[in-house]
Amino acid sequence: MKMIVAIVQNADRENLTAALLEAKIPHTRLNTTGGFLRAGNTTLVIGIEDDQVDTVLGIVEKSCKEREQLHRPGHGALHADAYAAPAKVLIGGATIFVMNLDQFRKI
Ligand code: 2BA
Repeated sequence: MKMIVAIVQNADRENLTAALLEAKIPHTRLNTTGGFLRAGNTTLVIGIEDDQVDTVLGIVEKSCKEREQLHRPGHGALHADAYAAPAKVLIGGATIFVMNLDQFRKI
């Protein structure tokens, strides 16, 4: 079995989870925060059989888009620079980790 952890933008999560449900792919949705932008994003934890990995990656790729966001350096930090010029940052489509699972149990 494999575990996929996929970090996606909040704007994509409804489309993505609807597509996973339709394909009967079990998943858990977590509200998370990106360390760099300190903005909300969504992390999906998906436990699946090895032969379902390509299906899931295809669904994620289809559902998640790249977007630009303005980032002010230091924003949210204790010593933020109020005069720093905002910079464009490209986010997504998705950051994906595919891991081998030693065990999968429901107790
Ligand atoms: P954030 O950490 O908020 O990062 C948002 C976007 O900012 C990133 O998009 C990337 O384009 C940019 N970025 C991140 N760190 C940067 C840095 N030190 N300097 C310049 N630009 C930087 P993505 O790469 O698409 O990542 C989207 C979200 O995925 C991240 O949100 C984070 O929550 C997660 N992520 C990305 N790589 C990760 C990793 N190696 N481990 C864990 N989480 C990761």
